[in-house]
Amino acid sequence: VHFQILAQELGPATNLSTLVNVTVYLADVNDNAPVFEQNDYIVDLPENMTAGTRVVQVHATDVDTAGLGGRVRYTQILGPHNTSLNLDPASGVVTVAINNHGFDREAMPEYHLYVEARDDDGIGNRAQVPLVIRLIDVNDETPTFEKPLYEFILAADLRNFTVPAFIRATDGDAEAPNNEVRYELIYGNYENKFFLHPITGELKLNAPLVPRTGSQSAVGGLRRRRQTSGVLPPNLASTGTTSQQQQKESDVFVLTARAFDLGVPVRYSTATIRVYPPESRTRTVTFIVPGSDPDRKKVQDTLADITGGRVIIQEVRPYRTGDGGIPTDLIGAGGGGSGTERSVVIATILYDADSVVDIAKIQQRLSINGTVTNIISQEERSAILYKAENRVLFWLLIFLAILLALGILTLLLC
Ligand SMILES: [Ca+2]
Ligand SMILES: [Ca+2]
Ligand SMILES: [Ca+2]
Ligand SMILES: [Ca+2]
Repeated sequence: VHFQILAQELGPATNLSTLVNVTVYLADVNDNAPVFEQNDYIVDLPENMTAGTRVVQVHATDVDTAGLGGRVRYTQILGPHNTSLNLDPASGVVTVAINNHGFDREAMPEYHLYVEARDDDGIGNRAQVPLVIRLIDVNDETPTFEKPLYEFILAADLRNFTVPAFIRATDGDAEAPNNEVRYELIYGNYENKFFLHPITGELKLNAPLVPRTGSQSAVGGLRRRRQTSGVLPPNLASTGTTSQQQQKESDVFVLTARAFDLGVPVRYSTATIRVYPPESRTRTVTFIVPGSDPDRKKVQDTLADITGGRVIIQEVRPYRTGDGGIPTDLIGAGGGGSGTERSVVIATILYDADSVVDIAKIQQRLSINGTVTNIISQEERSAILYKAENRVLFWLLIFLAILLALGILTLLLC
């Protein structure tokens, strides 16, 4: 700072004066913090950026003399996932440090961080500037079905299902088209009988779906059965499928559906749809059980054991001779008007793909006095079912006998 000092006489006679130049040297002190060139730094980056990706270069200046607190260093980044970023202390370049950085568009659209600069070679006054990383959505989420297996039952008219048949997959991506899901059938839609709505995922029928039964179904049945063998319960898969199982499986249409997104590259997953014709899954059967007022729960459990299906009791009423067209000769020897009370139980049997009949369990139940003494079928299809069940028992017995024979043979050989 330069200035002059004037000295002057103030007496009445003379008025002499003198002038001197003064120069004051100011010693610089570090009294200014660094200042960033921008108020904030906003960058757009794909969420799948990898290690080494350059994020931004920040820059700050300091008005103090370089040697005396004016030397700026970039010291740290503050905020979410700050440890995933590298900051060059000298240049201010910010890069991605690791591949598994944690920045995820699905979690948050933008991340707010701060970059800090300090003068005096990194130990002096601080300054901070916002760094906003806006993430660009990448197709990194796959459409996922709510469940791996959908099961629908044909209604009696063979044109619809018993309930609206929707399949649904969701895609976790943040934005369209990465999260837009479409559906298609990729396997099992023989003769284009089925139509899967690409957007809603509703399965419909192009034409009445006539179940393939008898010899006509042999080829189709075999083909489908091979495809479904993976989902058979282990006991059936190991002992060989029974004839009843074959019959059931040949009636089941198995489709494979795919859900894919509209992102690039496309991501997809699949699900299985099983369509059951109405007749293959349910039977309404009339049973005669002992007692005038049988315990519904017990009867239900007993019938479930005998039939290997799920039992829904529709009606229970007292049995009278010749009731409901039930021929009396089908009833056991003691049935002809003796004092034994009986009841008619009408029940619907639902079959799952893995219906199992446990003979030991039936024997156990039958040995409990008076639980069940007689089972007869009223309708013709009930009779078919009855025979089919007998066939299951027959083959199971044969299998057990073979096992026994093998066991004896092994013992003899040893
Ligand atoms: Ca300074
Ligand atoms: Ca993501
Ligand atoms: Ca996606
Ligand atoms: Ca995404």
